Amino acid sequence: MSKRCWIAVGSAVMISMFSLTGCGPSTEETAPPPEEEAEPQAPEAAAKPGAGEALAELAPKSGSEVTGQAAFFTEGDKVTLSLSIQNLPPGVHAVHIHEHGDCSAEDGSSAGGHWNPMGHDHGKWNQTPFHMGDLGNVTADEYGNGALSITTSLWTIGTGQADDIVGKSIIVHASADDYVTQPTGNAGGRIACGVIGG
Ligand SMILES: [Cu+2]
Ligand SMILES: [Zn+2]
Repeated sequence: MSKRCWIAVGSAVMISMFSLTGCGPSTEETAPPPEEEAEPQAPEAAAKPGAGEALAELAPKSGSEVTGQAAFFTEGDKVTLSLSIQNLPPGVHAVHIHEHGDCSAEDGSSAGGHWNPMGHDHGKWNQTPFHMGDLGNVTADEYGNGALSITTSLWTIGTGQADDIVGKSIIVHASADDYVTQPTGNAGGRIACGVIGG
């Protein structure tokens, strides 16, 4: 080793970070930086529990005894709603998604109007024009039960976008939706309401 190199070694000891490169052949190699502790990769679904799902529990309004349960879930680019209703009066009943997630009023009026982010006219589901919340009519069976199922690419769950169903509400009405009267479908009072939560 040359004298210069010895100096270099000495300096390296003192400052602990001096490179020996340039002192001729050396078997010493720079230690690789310590490997980052690899976090175990959790599956997407486990990372965000409940992502792509939302629920609503419908409670009686306007003196009715109507209850119900709504479940929304995402599959690919589509959202499916599965709605069950109990204790319905006989007949046909409109069901809508309303714009506010607020069922606090005794008559359900706190839920506001039909959810209509696109500014369309009221109508029948999938028959232009229609509100994003115009789910249609449900007919009560002899036990007072009703059901509705919709699969659509028009909604999202928990995205915060204009088409996000979270934070809205589901309303069941006393009467049928005529699909024509603006902007309500002339569906009568609100007999059940449930806030859609993500
Ligand atoms: Cu309504
Ligand atoms: Zn409507």
